[in-house]
Parts: sequence; C-alpha cells; structure tokens
Amino acid sequence: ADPQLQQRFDTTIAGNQRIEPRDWMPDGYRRTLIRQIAQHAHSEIIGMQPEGEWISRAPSLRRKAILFAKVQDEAGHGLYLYSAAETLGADRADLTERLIEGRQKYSSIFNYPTANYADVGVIGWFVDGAAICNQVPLCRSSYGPYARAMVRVCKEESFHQRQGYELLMTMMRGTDAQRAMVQDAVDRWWWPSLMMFGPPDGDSPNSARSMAWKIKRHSNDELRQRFVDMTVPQAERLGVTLPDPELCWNEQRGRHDFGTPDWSELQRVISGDGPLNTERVARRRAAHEDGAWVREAATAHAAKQAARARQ
Ligand code: FAQ
Repeated sequence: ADPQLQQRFDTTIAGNQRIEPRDWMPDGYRRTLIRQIAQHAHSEIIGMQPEGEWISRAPSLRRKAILFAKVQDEAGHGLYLYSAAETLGADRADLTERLIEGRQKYSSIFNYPTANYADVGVIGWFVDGAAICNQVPLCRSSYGPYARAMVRVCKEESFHQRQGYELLMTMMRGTDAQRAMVQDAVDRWWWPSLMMFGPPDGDSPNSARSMAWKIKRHSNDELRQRFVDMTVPQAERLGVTLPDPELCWNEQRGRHDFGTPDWSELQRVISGDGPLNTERVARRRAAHEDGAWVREAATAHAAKQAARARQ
C-alpha cells in the first residue's frame, strides 16, 4: 500500500475520526467490515423467523400489531445493513446467495425454536437486550455508514426490548401457568443469549484486529459481562430466576460472577448443527425463490422506464 494513504488511514483511526466509503482503506479492513456487516444483516433477516411464526397466533389484536411492527423493523435493519455493506463494494444479491448456500454466517441465537408466546417476550428482553449491549458501542465504530446505521437500529432495538419486558410483566401478573411459561422460556433462552456475544476472548480470532481498527470497541467477554450486569436486576424485578447457580454479585469487582456457557454448543450451532439451522436457511431460500418474479418484474419495469427516458 502507498505509505501516505496508510498513514492517513492510521491517523484517522487514531483520532477517532470516521472512515468513509471513498477513503482509501486496507483490504483487510474492508474484508472484515463486509464479513461483520453481512453477518449482522443476515441475522436481522433470519431473525424475523422465530418471532414471525407467532404473528398469526398472537393472543390479542394489540399484541399482533406490536409484533408486526417489531418484525418489520428487523427487515428494515437488514436493509440498512446490506446498504452499508454495498458502500464497501459488496453486492447484495451475492450476499444473499452466500447466506442461502450456507457460506456466510448469521447469529447462532436464531437457530433455537420458539415454543410459545412467552418466548416472544423473552426474545425481546434477552435477545434485543444483548443486541443493544453489543450495538450501542458500534454507533462509534470507525466505519461511517455502519456507525450511522447503528444509531437508528439501536433506538428501535430499545423499543423492542421494552415491548418484550412489558409482555413478560403482563404474563407475570397473570396465572401460575403463565408465570411458569415465562420461567421456562427464561431457562431455555438464557445461555444461548450469552453465546450471542461470541466465543470467549481467548478464542476470538478476529477481536484483536477489529479492536485495533476500532470496528469493535469492546471485547466479547466485556460486552457479555455488561449484559449480565444489566439483566440481573431486571430479572429480580420481574420475579424470575436466571438458570445459573454460579451467578452472584462480586463486591470486589463491582460486577456479577457467572457460570461458563457451553462453548461446544456454540461451536456446533455456528457450524450449522443447531436445532433449526436447516429449517431457517431453507425458509430463507424459499422466500428468495418465491420473490424471483418480483425482482424480474422490477428489473423489466426499470428497463422500460430507462428506454422511455432515452426517447
Ligand atoms: N453466532 O472472532 P470472533 C440482531 C463467529 S443481534 C454466529 O469473536 P467477531 C437483532 C464469528 O463471526 C445479532 N457466529 O468474531 C435482532 C467468527 O466467524 P468468521 C447480530 C458467531 O466478528 C434481535 C467466529 O465465530 N448482531 O440480529 C457468533 O470479532 C431480535 C469467531 O468469532 C451482530 O451481528 C454467534 N453468536 O465477533 C434481530 C452484531 N459469535 O466470520 C431479530 C455485530 C461469533 O471468522 C430479533 N457483530 N461468531 O467465520 C459483532 O459484534 C461481532 O461480529 C460478534 C463476533 C461479536 C458477533
């Protein structure tokens, strides 16, 4: 690389300024961003499925309207993120192909089943809560279009988290059976939610590089800790027990100690062998294939408009 360009890039990063699409950037920086942003976009789109299944079975019109809005927001987040990836030279159709061929990853969390409506609440509380912990610092990520997309995404995720918590509060005020449903959903989603932050720092091959480039602002373990510290008082207020006997307040550290997630499970789910990996990707593929006629019609329409404009 031209040393002057490299130096300008380094100065921009060191000064906490933003790298913009037309700026020179090292190939590795571009590749890392495309990888992370594409995975993030795919997560939003695949992440529509676990809750989307419950839209037609929502317990009231109000809950249905709320869930509709949330799932629609997730589609929007996916679109901002694919657009951010395009500013780096990625092609959205190609990214979609990679996803449905299993060549690109999406978050492990969306490979678990949703058993009942309490799961919708727990996804909002835990999964959107984890997403917020992870994404608020990404608003200061060094790549401009990604950081700016995160600002709006985080505002919407905050609403999603609150709707989940409010749903659970309502169920906890209900019957014993409803309270048991909430506790059961908490038991099933707690550990997979901790895994969303990625492998422990010692086994995270991308972290050091991404942090030096200020793409990531904190390590996986630091963000996981923040999520635990944020969630424990919320669980107490709600009246549920987090399924970790090792969870306790550590006075000295001023933070909670907690148990170790089953990292072999995370590896299995990431490598395609989670409870619903096959179904999630097959569903995405079917939706893509079913939409082929829309893409063809839009392309034909655009060509006709362009031809008319030339006349
Ligand atoms: N699942 O070296 P690291 C949402 C992969 S929130 C699957 O630590 P990195 C909102 C990792 O990609 C969820 N794969 O990697 C919503 C890497 O593989 P590669 C999406 C995982 O990138 C809520 C390898 O393991 N959020 O969608 C996972 O430095 C409710 C080694 O790991 C984001 O994507 C995992 N959990 O750190 C929607 C946030 N963990 O690429 C609907 C942005 C790790 O080398 C409903 N992303 N891997 O082959 C990030 O912050 C980072 O990419 C991490 C991973 C922290 C996820």
